[in-house]
Amino acid sequence: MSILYRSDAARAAGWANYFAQHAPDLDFRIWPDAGDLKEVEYLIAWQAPAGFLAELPKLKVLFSSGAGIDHVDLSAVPAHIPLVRMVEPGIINGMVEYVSLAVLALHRDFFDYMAHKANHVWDPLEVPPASARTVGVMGLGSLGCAVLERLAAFGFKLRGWNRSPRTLEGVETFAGADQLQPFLAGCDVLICLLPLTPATKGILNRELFAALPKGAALVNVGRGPQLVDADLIEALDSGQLSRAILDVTEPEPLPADHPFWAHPRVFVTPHVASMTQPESAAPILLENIRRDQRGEALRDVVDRGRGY
Ligand code: OXD
Repeated sequence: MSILYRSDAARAAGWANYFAQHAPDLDFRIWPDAGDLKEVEYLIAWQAPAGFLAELPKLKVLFSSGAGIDHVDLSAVPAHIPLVRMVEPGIINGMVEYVSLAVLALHRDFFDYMAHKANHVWDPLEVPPASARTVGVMGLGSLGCAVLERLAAFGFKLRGWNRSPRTLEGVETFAGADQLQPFLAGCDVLICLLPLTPATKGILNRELFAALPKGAALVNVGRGPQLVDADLIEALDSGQLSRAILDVTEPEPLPADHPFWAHPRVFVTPHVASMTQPESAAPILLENIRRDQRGEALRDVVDRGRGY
């Protein structure tokens, strides 16, 4: 039984150690030391380069090493090979930390104080209670739900929008295109945690920004192509939006001459909101392999029709 890991080299040892200790029956290989590709049954990869899957005739399951799968060319993955998304506590915790930090930094005016500090200005701003602000999350998958649960502890009013209806305690939920505008109308901070699909590409655009209350802030932790960059700059410059925190951009890395770098109300981080942690991801992936070996249904299989 062979598994090939072809992803982030820095974290490869963490994966290999876990499998060596907990699954000595599985032959765990790290790219490029892949041995005979004809023996590989499970592949853990971020991207599967064109033609590579064709070299793995025994491949049974393709595991994405990240939460998103938009980087995988689904047309290159044979229909009988399931693609499994990475759903693991390390990614979820990282996202919860990042979004909480972003929302609290906005709520507590940290970006204003950074500017004040640079100018040696002592100017206390009035702080409304968290309960006076509404945070809305687009995308109510495992990440969106975990983020909302944590934000609830601070007392924010919460809203969630999803393609299909969801019920979440303490969260006002909205679903589908018809309910997008009413959802947006109440969001002081909008968090994008949507998967990238043809339907969500460019969704963060002028029309969407106009539907938010004036002065709302955007946090994009989804994918760069969901944002129309020029529309964001226009919305910030007109005051329709107050700030944007972007962990994802298009392209990545963000080119040095991109206007986001110099914009005073855009804060950029280099796609670090959350990352797969081998310590917590390997047990989950191994359990999925064991399910496959027992002939049981795999968890977290991507629905190819939906694209996530
Ligand atoms: C992921 C990511 O999909 O890092 O895991 O964006």
